Amino acid sequence: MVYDHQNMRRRLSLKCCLIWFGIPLTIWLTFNLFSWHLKLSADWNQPNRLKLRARKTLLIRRDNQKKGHEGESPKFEQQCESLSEVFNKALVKRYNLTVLHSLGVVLSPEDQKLRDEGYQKFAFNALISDKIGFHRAVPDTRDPKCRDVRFPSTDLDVSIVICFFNEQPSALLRTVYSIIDQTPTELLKEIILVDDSSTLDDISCQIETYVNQHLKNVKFVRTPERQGLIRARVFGANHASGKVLVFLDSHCEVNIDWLEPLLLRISHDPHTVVVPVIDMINHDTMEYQSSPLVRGGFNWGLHFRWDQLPASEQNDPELGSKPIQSPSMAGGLFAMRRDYFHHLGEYDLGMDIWGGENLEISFRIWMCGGRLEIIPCSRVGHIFRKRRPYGNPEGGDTLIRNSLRVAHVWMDEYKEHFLKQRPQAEHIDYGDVSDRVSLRKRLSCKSFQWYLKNIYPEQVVPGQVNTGDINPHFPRNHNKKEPVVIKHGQLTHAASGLCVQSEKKTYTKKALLTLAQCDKETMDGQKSQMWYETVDNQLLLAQLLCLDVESGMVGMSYARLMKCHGSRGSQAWTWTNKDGISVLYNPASGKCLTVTAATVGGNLFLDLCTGTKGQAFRLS
Ligand code: LR7
Ligand code: MN
Repeated sequence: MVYDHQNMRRRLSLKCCLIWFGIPLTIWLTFNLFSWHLKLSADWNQPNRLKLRARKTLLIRRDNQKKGHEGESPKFEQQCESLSEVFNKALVKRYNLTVLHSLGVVLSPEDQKLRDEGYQKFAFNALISDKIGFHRAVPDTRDPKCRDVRFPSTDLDVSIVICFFNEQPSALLRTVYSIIDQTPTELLKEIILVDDSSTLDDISCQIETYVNQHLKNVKFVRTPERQGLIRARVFGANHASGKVLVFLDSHCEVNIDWLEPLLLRISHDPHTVVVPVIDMINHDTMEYQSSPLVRGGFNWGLHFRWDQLPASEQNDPELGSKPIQSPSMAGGLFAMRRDYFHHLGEYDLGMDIWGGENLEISFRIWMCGGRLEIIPCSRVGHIFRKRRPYGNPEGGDTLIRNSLRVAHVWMDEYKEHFLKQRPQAEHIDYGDVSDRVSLRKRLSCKSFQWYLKNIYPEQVVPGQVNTGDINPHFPRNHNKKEPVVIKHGQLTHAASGLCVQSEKKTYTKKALLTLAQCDKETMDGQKSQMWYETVDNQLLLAQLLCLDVESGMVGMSYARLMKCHGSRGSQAWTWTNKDGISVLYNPASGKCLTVTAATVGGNLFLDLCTGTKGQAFRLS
């Protein structure tokens, strides 16, 4: 009994011990284990420790490193329409402007639908893009001096990272095939296509399926959720294994020998980041056009701009084949060593969707001991669109928020000029930049003042007398040319014998065009019916405004007078002969100039090219 009693007491005290010490001990242990775990996750990406929104990405990256590319299961179990069936007539052809114009002719309501939806979703002419297909030969736009350059082989190979969000399939695959067609195989380690969680599921599925079936050297990866182009690029770079990383937008076409000069330069200096000359692919006609030699700059609102080359560069006899030092880059197309990309701090993962990262990386390169150069012998075309066809799922202006991060991390006292230019920025929460500030310290980067003085002395600092090589005439629109007139006269609608004039004054922008009695006075100073045709296929009324097409994508589009922009597009008109009838074809819309009624007061609009008498015009 006594024994039992004692035994019970012992058991009870053991129970008490368990309850009083065991439970707190377990809780303490659990808590500690949890915090160790957190610490480990945070340490994982040292020294680039990230906070808040960036942590999401960090976890994605870790998952992917664990799983490896092969382990990922495709998102689409279901079948989608096969792209190889849609575009099976791939031929490497050279498309001159006349051919491109003919590809753009809207022949049927189906063409119209493809075209309208293309503009809406992708902001360029998908009808022509699809008709070109996956391959084409582009004009060699390099300076002739480049053609004689021999490129000794280097030990470098490249991983090309192409991020895309809702990209038009033929434009994307033409980007990929142009690389495959124009790049020596021994230099190309891989192409990494990063689908930044496109929301147009059908095209995302088509591209993934096509790539997995047809393109061995192309890795298709997808971000688990939309990251924006900046984090998506880092995500892609983390799947890369080549010595050099090349980033390209998803609507590019590379030119002859585009890669060798970039690699040659990097092989001479591992800390040089190189950019090709970015040629223009016209979003209306898909025409590949040469770009002039300019370099990257920015204004105090932190908008990227092209600047003319300083006089010293312009007068250099080697201009056209020699690298050009550039204060900034446009952002989408560049190459750098992969180890240097990581060493230099990749990108600011706190930046969202679009904008600002190009100036951030430019400042970082120069201020932290690197160089940024444009290599004129390397040329890559890019589709320049009038608008960005996507938004920010969280709303808000990501450019201004991202730029604020740039200003606070890199611009020292000069950030005031940005804040003055963009007063609305003051109320925007730009998040935590402490990691980037520590990066700047760790890399012992120089001051922004040093950058301005040594790399961009041409930049005008508000309120300062500039001692540099001042060049106030920035070629904002380097595409703009003085119109060269080849013919002038009245524009007569053949069937009615009436003349085309503005509904308003000759200088009123957006005015509609109308038919009126031909006014003989016109020839003596009265210019209200006097049209001027230029070498660039513009039609100017009274040498003031250009005949243009309103951008209403669906339904009827009227002809209007607009300020001449000099980049062809909707302001280009070509005389096309259809069965002996001269019609005015507008390649940008794929349609012909027509009248609503062949009477005084009838308006001018664009319609399918029928070649009937109602569409006949003459300039005389
Ligand atoms: O959320 C997104 N996720 C993405 O993957 C949004 C975009 N993207 C992709 C997109 O599909 C495209 O391939 O990112 C790429 C760039 O986006 P674009 O084509 O909409 O950008 P852009 O050409 O209008 O803008 C220029 O500035 C950007 C600033 O963030 C980027 O740096 C772009 O790469 C850059 N493009 C160029 O530099 C090409 C030359 C243009 C000039 C001048
Ligand atoms: Mn782009």
